[in-house]
Amino acid sequence: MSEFKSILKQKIGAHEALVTRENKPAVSNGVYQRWQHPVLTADHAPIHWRYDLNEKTNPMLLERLGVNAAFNSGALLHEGKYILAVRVEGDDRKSFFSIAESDNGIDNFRFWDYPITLPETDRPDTNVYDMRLVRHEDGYIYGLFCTERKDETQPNDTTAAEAQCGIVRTKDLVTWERLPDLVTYSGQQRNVVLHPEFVDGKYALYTRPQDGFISVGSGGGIGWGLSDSMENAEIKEEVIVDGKYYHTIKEVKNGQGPAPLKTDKGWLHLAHGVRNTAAGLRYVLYVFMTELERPWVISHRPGGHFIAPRGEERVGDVSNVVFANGWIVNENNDVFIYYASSDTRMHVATSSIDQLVDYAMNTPEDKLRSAASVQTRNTLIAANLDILKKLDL
Ligand code: M1P
Repeated sequence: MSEFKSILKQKIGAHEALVTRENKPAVSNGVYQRWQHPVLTADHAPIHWRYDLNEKTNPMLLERLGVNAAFNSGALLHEGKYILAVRVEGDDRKSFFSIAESDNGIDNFRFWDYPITLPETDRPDTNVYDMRLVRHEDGYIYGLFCTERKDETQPNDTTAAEAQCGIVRTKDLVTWERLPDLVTYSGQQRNVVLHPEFVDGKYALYTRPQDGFISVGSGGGIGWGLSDSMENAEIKEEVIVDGKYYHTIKEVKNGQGPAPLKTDKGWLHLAHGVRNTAAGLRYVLYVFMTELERPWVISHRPGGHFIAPRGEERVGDVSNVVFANGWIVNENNDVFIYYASSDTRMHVATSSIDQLVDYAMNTPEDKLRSAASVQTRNTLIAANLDILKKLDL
């Protein structure tokens, strides 16, 4: 066997071992189970995406098109497969979407041969990311994502960008139809999510109005608005469902994660909250519930974070970040929460509708002051000490 062939064989073997590695349960807090290994990393990207495998043009088998990260994935159960629409970022910093699938949702995620070919509008996207996949009751699977373009109002600032909501739809995850970007009357939009059901006969969307590209400015919060159609989606009026709040986990900004899950107690939401620290921004996940008939009205607000970066999750291209834009509920009401860490890799945490609803309905709210938090904790401690005494363990 030629050296070229033998090195290629080695690379394919190592890649296959990574893709087929069994995942094992790690720590659990009773609410959800973390798993030992990330479900996807940059190294999961197929060899044929990265190397020129022609011995004549690449005799030293050099990597030609590196992949930097695989993170922030939309998720969907489709034809019995656990599907992720992954934000893959090349070494050139451009993100694109690729489908990876698994039979069990916790390991053996394998990318399809080609990334998604995303059609463009008349105003080409510079970068696209963070797709939320939603199976809508109109029969389409929608992908809402952030489209980023140069902010042409600041031609001399090479960092000035504009974020808006791009929209595609499909029935088979292979052929995608691009629709015009969402029109809103806020400066910029990121983290826009389609609600899976019609509300008052209209499409309903969670938004995140923001003044600038990074800073949400004086506005922000998770917004809500209705649109007559998705072919020309337009929200004329946004109301804030969940605002940011001083000295909480969402002091700087927040955003809806995936589309909410319908339960008999209300809509279950996963979101991210951002606060500032001396070391920069810290992104954590939190949960809330809204009313079944009025998905824009919050009924339960468990206090604090739901998932925060832990161990190796804390370090990456943008450290101290967990971010989720996909979760799946299967036929047994098991919930697979797909979250990315530090804009670098994808993980799964597993739970169930019962566990999440219990968490959402019975976790005390953030009372917004240290003294009030101590009071909440003391009530729990006193009751528990009583129980422990009686149990005489
Ligand atoms: O870098 C952390 C995250 O920052 C953005 O989220 P937000 O708009 O809430 O600040 C997004 O760019 C997201 O992709 C990224 O993970």
